[in-house]
Amino acid sequence: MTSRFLLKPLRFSSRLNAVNLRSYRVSEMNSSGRVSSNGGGGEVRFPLSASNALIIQKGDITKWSIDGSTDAIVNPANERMLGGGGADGAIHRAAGPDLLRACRNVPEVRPGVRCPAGEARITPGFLLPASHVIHTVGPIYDVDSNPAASLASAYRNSLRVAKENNIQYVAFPAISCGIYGYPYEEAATVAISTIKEFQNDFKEVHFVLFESDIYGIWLNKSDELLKD
Ligand code: AR6
Repeated sequence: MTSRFLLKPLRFSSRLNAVNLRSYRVSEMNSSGRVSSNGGGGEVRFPLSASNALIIQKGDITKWSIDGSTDAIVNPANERMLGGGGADGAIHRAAGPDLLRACRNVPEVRPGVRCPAGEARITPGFLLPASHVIHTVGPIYDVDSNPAASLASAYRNSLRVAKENNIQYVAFPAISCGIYGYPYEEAATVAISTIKEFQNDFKEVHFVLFESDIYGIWLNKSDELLKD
């Protein structure tokens, strides 16, 4: 992590407070700053509008929640939507077997495909602390003919589904940046610019990032793309 992000800790303040906190930086997961039900990561907050913010944090998305009723985590799934490795596997393990049952009940659009790449579906969160799971499918970087467009669709459709279901707080992992092999810098550009399209629609959009290098790239890219 660069020294750029090792400034003073975020002071405790209301989650819903729209104060511009860009000058505050949280350096470590065990910082004395605002640490919440997010899997333990420190948070960096970027205002998107007067009352909406993008929040970048390190952590485990399966532990994240805000209020357990209007919150959703996004699952980087595959088209079958019946679980897998990576974050998808972790989410299914944490949610329990009811999540798999709910996924099976999502109608197939063609044999073996419940959620085509770039689309999104929603289920309850079951045993997860978050109330909902939005399942989306990012592009396989080396296979997709236009991975940037497909990744933008995955983010955009996840947020559309969230809006349709009155979700106020959404948490994303770095979709496609694991098993699907998307380069981190390019993925960060697509992710953050697509979130910006929805800057008035959610109280908070979070990125809950497992890996330090991805976390650093997301912070830099947010600084670059969300300048006032
Ligand atoms: N919390 C937050 N981020 C996580 C977690 C977690 N608990 N676990 C992993 N990550 P991936 P993809 C990060 O592979 O590339 C599955 O098999 C991980 O470090 O989960 O979209 C699906 O079924 C990486 O940065 O998703 C699909 O077949 C990011 O989440 C396929 O993988 C995404 O990595 C989807 O691949």
